[in-house]
Amino acid sequence: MKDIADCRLYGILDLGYCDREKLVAMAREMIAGDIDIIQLRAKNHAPEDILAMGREILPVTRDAGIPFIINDHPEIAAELESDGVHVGQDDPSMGMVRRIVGDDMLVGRSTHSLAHAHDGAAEEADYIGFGPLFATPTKPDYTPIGTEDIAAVHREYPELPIFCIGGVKKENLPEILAAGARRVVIVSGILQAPDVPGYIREVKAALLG
Ligand code: TZP
Ligand code: MG
Repeated sequence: MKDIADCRLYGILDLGYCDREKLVAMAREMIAGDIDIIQLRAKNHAPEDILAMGREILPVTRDAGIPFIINDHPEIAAELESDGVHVGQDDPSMGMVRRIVGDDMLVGRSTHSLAHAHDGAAEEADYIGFGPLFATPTKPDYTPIGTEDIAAVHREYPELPIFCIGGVKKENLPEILAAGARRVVIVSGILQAPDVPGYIREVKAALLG
């Protein structure tokens, strides 16, 4: 499986943008574009439904050799034996998450400030999300943090994979990269692209450029 350190573009199968029955096809399109890592984000879906979705997607990501992450639910990740779980600021401590998923699974943490990033590094998260950089309908009710702290967070944690998130699009990627980002999460930009593999290829080229 691809190492998290080698992952630059993180895609999310978000049920707010992708119909349940199109999840596997979308995962395949993302993989066709050479996405590095995929998360399943199914807010307000029942745990048994999320597990069922995960069971359909996991063979596809395994076949592609990329990590598959479950958002919010360590128990589901453990049951599914996904490659990782992603938790937020209000979710359980790393100790509690590790007790559920074990030591081998990737655990990512959402961070919304330099102080949060410090906590994420201290708790030995395998990676962090950093944002939302910009206002985004995918995560309403969060104050955007802008791009000012991107350079500082990379300077302070040079070994930590930091995925900048929130309103990231192909169009504003140059600005985000100029601010010091190396890795990004794109949700709606990818899921709403007319040509998903093409969109991802362009973003990857810019990230690797
Ligand atoms: N966490 C911070 S912003 C965000 C999440 C899950 C949503 C990003 O979605 P988009 O559509 O790429 O702005
Ligand atoms: Mg969460």
